[in-house]
Amino acid sequence: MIKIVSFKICPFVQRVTALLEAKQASYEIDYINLSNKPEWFLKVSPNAQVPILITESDEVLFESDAISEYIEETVPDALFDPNPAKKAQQRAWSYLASKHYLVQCSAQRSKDQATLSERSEKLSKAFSKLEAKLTGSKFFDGDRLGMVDLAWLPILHRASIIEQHSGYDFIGELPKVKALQKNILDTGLSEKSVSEDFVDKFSAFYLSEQTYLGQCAKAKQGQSCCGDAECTDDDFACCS
Ligand SMILES: N[C@@H](CCC(=O)N[C@@H](CS)C(=O)NCC(=O)O)C(=O)O
Repeated sequence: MIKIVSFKICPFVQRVTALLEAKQASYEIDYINLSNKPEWFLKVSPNAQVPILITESDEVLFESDAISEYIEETVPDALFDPNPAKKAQQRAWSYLASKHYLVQCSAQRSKDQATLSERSEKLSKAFSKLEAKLTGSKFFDGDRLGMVDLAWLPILHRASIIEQHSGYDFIGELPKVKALQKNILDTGLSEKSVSEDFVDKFSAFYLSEQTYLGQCAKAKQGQSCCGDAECTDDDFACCS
C-alpha cells in the first residue's frame, strides 16, 4: 500500500490526502514531528519536507504537485480534463491555490490586526481572481469535483475553521468563492483528509493567544472584543 508521510496541519499534505480520499484510494499515513524530524525521514526526503509519498515499490516521491500528478495518473477516475489545453488551465488554477498555502499560514500567525490585513492582501487578490473565473457551477469546472477544487480545499477548509472560531473571514464578500467553499466542504473530504484531532492541533497553533485571530476567537467566546482597548463591538465587527 502507498504511504504518505505527513505533518498534521500541513496544507500541502492535505491536498494530497484529499485527492486520495476523492479517488477512494487506500493509503497508510505516518505522522512526523517537523521540529524533530526522524533520521529515516531525513535520509529519504530530498527537501526534508512533507508530504512524501512512498510507493508500493518503495520509491520516494516528493513535492505535492508531483505527488498529485502521480496519484492522478496511477489511481483510477481521472480528475483532470483529458484535453491538454483544458488540463494546462486546470493545473494553472491549481498552482494559484498551492502557491498561497504558505501565504495563508503566515496570515493566520499574525500577531496584530495590521499584520493580518497586510498578509491577507495577497490571499484576497487570489480569491478575487478565482471569483472572476468561477461561473456559478457547483465546482470549479461544472458539477463534478476536480483537481482544481482539491487544490483549493486546504485553503477553503482553513478559512472556514478560522471564520467559525474567530469571526474573521478571509474570503469576504465573494459569493461564488463562498458557494464553492460550501460545496467543497459539503463533500466531507476536508474532514476525511485530516486527522481526527486536526481542529485542535490547528487551533493550538493558529488560534492561540499569541495570534490576533486567537484573540478574536477568545473575544467571540464571550470575552472582551479582540483584546483591543478601543474595540467594544458586541458583534466582533473588528475581527471581520
Ligand atoms: N513545495 C513543497 C512544500 C512543502 C512544505 O512546505 N512542507 C512543510 C510543512 S507544511 C514542511 O515540510 N516544512 C518543514 C521544513 O521546511 O523544514 C510541496 O509542495 O510539497
